[in-house]
Amino acid sequence: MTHTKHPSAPPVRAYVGLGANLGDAEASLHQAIEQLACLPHIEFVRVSPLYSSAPVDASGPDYINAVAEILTSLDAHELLSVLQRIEHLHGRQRPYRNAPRTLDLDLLLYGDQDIDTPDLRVPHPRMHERAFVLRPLADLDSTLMLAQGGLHDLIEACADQALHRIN
Ligand code: PH2
Ligand code: MG
Ligand code: MG
Repeated sequence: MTHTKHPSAPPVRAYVGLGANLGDAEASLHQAIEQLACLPHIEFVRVSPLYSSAPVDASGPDYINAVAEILTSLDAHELLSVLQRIEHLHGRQRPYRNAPRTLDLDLLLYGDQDIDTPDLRVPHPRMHERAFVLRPLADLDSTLMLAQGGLHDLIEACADQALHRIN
C-alpha cells in the first residue's frame, strides 16, 4: 500500500457506502467491513444497520446496503484504491454500468472535501437521491449536511424507494 504523504496530519472522517446484490451479499458486506478495519492507516469507527432494497437505476436481485464510518490518514485517492482492491478480492467484475455486483464500495464523503477528478468525485454525485445511502448515513450521523440539503429532507424526497432494515 502507498503510505500517506502527510503522516502527521490529523485523520479525516470518511463514509464508505457498501452494497452487493450477487452471491451472499450480507456475508460479503460483513467481510468487507473486517477487511477495511484491518488495513493500516484506517481506523474503523462504526457501521450502520444493513438494509435491503430493489435496485435503483439498475436491474438484478435486491441489494444489501450499509454505510461505514472510518478515520483515515490516507488521502482520498489512496483510500479509493484500497476500496477497489477489496472489491477485486470479492471477484468484482464490471461488464457494464450498474451491473449486478458481488461488492461495491463507494467513497461517499471524505471530511468536508469536494473532489472532482476523472476517477473520483466526492461527495458521491448521486448519494443525495438514494435512500439506500441516505438512511444508513443518517443512522450514523443525522446532522450531516449535503450541498443539496439535510439528510432528513433528502430522505423524504426519495420516500418512494422502499428500504427494509435487516439487522
Ligand atoms: N448501486 C448502484 C445502482 N443501484 N440500487 C440499490 N438498491 N443499491 C445499490 O447499492 C445500488 C443500486 C450502483 O452502484
Ligand atoms: Mg455504487
Ligand atoms: Mg462503485
